Amino acid sequence: MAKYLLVSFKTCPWVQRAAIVLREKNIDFEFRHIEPDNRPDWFLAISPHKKVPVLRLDDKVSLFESSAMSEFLDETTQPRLHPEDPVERAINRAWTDYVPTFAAEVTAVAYADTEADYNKAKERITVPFERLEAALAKQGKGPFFNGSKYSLVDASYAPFLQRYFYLDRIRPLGHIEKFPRLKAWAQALIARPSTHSFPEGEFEAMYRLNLKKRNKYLAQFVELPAVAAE
Ligand SMILES: N[C@@H](CCC(=O)N[C@@H](CS)C(=O)NCC(=O)O)C(=O)O
Repeated sequence: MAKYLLVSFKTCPWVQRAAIVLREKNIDFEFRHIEPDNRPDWFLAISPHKKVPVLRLDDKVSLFESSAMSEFLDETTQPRLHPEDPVERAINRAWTDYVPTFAAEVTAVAYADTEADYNKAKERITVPFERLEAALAKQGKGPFFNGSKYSLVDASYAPFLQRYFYLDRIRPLGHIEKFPRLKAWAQALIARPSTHSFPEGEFEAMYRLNLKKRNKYLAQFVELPAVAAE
């Protein structure tokens, strides 16, 4: 069996997606976290774009880009997460290709510079929400994208739907309630153990701390857990 090393920044959603696929497939892997501002030389030497995630195979080959990584894992290890039907598989890949657009809309809320930018970004989220709601209506009954069987599409959206809820808890966005299929899907993904690389409260606190450090518009609304008194 191959030796897998997943190199990570703790809060990177693209790393999280790869980790979800590894967990869904019960693959043993070493999860090694590095700091974005202090990328070690060994990492720079194995990461073509100097980005995470990198999935190192047998300490010989680096896979990069979470989508390519997920496809590789699905081709080489069981259980198969892609649907067997080629048409369904193409539809699944198409919706997975939409993830960067969806991610950009969620990130635009998090990193808006001003209140006006935040309000614009907040309104724009309804566009991908409407599209996903329509896709879910076509796909079936849930709880997952294709119905009862978990797939790569689920793994790719989970980190970003989770971050929508984080943002909603910092300053209410109030959109997902209008999209019942999307909301139920997001809740099913969050309830899935494979979504989580860290205990949930700890991870949300890390996300908040990152937002605070970025010091964008939303930072003023971020409450951090109180530091325990000595
Ligand atoms: N399209 C890439 C995105 C990876 C990515 O943007 N990673 C970020 C961290 S979340 C990164 O390494 N950024 C460092 C940089 O851009 O130098 C993937 O799916 O793997």
